[in-house]
Amino acid sequence: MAKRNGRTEHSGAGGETHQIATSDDTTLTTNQGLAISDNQNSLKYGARGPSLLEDQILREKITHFDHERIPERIVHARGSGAHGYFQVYKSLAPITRAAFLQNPREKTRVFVRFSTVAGGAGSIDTARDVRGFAVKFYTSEGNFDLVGNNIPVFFIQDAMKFPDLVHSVKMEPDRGFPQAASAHDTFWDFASLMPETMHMLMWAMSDRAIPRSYRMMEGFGVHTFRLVNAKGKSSFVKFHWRPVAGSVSLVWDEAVKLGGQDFDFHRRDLWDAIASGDYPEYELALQVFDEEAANKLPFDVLDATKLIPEEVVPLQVVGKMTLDRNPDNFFAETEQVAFHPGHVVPGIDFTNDPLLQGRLFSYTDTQLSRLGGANFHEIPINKPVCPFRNFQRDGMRRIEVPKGRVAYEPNSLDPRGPRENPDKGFASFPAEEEGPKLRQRPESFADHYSQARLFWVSMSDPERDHIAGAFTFELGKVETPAIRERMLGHLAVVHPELGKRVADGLGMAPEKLAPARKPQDLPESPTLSLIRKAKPTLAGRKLGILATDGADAGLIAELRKTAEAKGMAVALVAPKIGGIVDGARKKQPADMALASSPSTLFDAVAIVPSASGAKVLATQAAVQDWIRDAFAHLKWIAVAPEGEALIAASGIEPDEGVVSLGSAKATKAFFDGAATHRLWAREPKLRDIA
Ligand code: HDE
Repeated sequence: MAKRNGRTEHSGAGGETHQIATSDDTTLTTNQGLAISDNQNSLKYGARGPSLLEDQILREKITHFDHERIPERIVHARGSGAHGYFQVYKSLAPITRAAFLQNPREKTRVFVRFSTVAGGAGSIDTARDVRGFAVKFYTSEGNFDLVGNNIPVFFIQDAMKFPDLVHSVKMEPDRGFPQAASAHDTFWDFASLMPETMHMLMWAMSDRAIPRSYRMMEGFGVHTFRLVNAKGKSSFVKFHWRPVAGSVSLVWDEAVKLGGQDFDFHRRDLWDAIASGDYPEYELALQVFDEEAANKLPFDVLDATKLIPEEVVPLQVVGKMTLDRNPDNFFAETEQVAFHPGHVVPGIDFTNDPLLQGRLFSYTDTQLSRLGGANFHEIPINKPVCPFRNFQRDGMRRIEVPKGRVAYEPNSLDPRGPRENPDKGFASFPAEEEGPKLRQRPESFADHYSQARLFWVSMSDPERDHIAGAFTFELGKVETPAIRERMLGHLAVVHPELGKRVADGLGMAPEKLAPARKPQDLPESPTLSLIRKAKPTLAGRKLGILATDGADAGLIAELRKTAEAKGMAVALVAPKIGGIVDGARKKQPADMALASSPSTLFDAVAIVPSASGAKVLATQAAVQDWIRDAFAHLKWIAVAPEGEALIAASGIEPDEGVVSLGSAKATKAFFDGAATHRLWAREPKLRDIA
């Protein structure tokens, strides 16, 4: 072992490592502060002898390691977090007294966790699933958690059914599969016996359940909440998040492939965007309405399986959230963050939605087993930034050291101690309640099909194709014919066209079902469709440029410059990660190696090889797949003249979305097309649409 310039270098045999140590103040210690002289070898009786039980340093290290994992969340186990801030555009004083919604100059810190629902913590990001969209606002009046999803409705109406729903979608208990998938018997068995799931199933089978990115996903508070102003006046509110980068999705085949090609596709995308300074932004929008307006709606606002179309109660955009910092430590922050819909601040209150009411119990309860006791609010990521003090004491993992003799109230021994405060304090909205105590669903919750039909008729053609295709795929995986037939029966009630397409896709006839309440035809709501309301943009999207030695340097530079000017991230993909020597004999570093960078990682691709490079690549199946996949996933493809040979070798039939480069007009056509994200007109030619 030699010591040079503050570096300790271990070398030679015997399991020693090469490592770089620094000055004394960074000395490695045990958790008790004991300096460690050797972190490579356990204590033995002779160099080749047995290890000694005495080795307290080894035992401390291994014991800690053995307990590194905590129970994962029972739902939403797989998640990704980010820090940021929220700012309101103008004071919301007329509708709420919440302090963080008063001052447009004030920035409120937030921590956000996006998640999938069904899979375990190590499952893939791109599964067909609902996404969690949970935001913790660290306000001056305490933490407010908006614990929402990327879909505005939910599967069930009453908390009583939640454990059943989750058990049905999770891996089947005898066999332990499938992981992170709803395409199996138990889920569809449950769903087909619960007509209230129909509306949410439409969303879950739509493109909303395979988002392109957490950065491009809408968010919803789902339940109706209350806002209360300083005068005590209450309004009902539905919370919405709208991504500034727009909302786009993957196509199913791409999501499936990404499941193998990049397990962490969404997590990596969020991390990379923030690390590169391309901060994800979401506008907060509210639907505010009063009791009278609620009573005029053809459904109950306390029913979480229903939404209020924007065309009926418009959205007011009230503020913006910017995510500008990645977590410092995944476990300490993203894993230990504890959200709870019951974390509200004065000016925000609950309603009687029976799903929300159940959630108000569940979230603290789950943290007790997940985070090991009642003091999880002391973990830094969960701690309010405003002062907090009370007489709660002790318990597992207590970190605070409260001072003094008084741990009760009222008291006279500590006149400066904490006291209740009727002015500042949270006071529940005094809603009047009456009625018998019973277990019953109100009649106003009985229509399970009208909004499912509304969703279907509001979609664009490609979205309808995808929904029919997803039902056909999922029910095709169901082994029990009676479950498939029962589901087909429901789909025929939702909409005859949907029912027929899926029945044809499965080659089966539906069971005849008579719904308790026949669906009504509601006016279309185009804003439910991602495609109908999409605005062309390239901001936040990714361009992959496939290049080889000798590639046209000018063309690469032009593509890169144009893409970056439009807010795209650009990656040069080369046969070798060492990079290329371009046609101007300049070395260009590669961002990614071709073998490990399938075209699924990009929103649009450009193929810029040299003629000789193209000749080599044309013979390789992986390169043909790269191009075939980009084409099959409806992406815009730009091709340099030398790349045409690759297009021919891949066997695709070029259409308007395959743009031959060579003029400024062609470059513009490529970027204009790519801004629409997908060439939907290509899809019917490529797939057998159900
Ligand atoms: Fe949750 N949910 N949920 N949920 N939920 C959890 O809490 C629960 C529901 C949502 O990133 C758990 O800390 C019940 C609706 C998100 O940490 C648990 C019911 C919506 C997250 C729980 C619901 C959500 C959770 C698991 C029906 C959309 C992830 C771990 C009454 C509005 C938060 C945890 C994060 C997590 C219970 C229904 C959203 C077990 C009982 C509806 C985004 O407490």
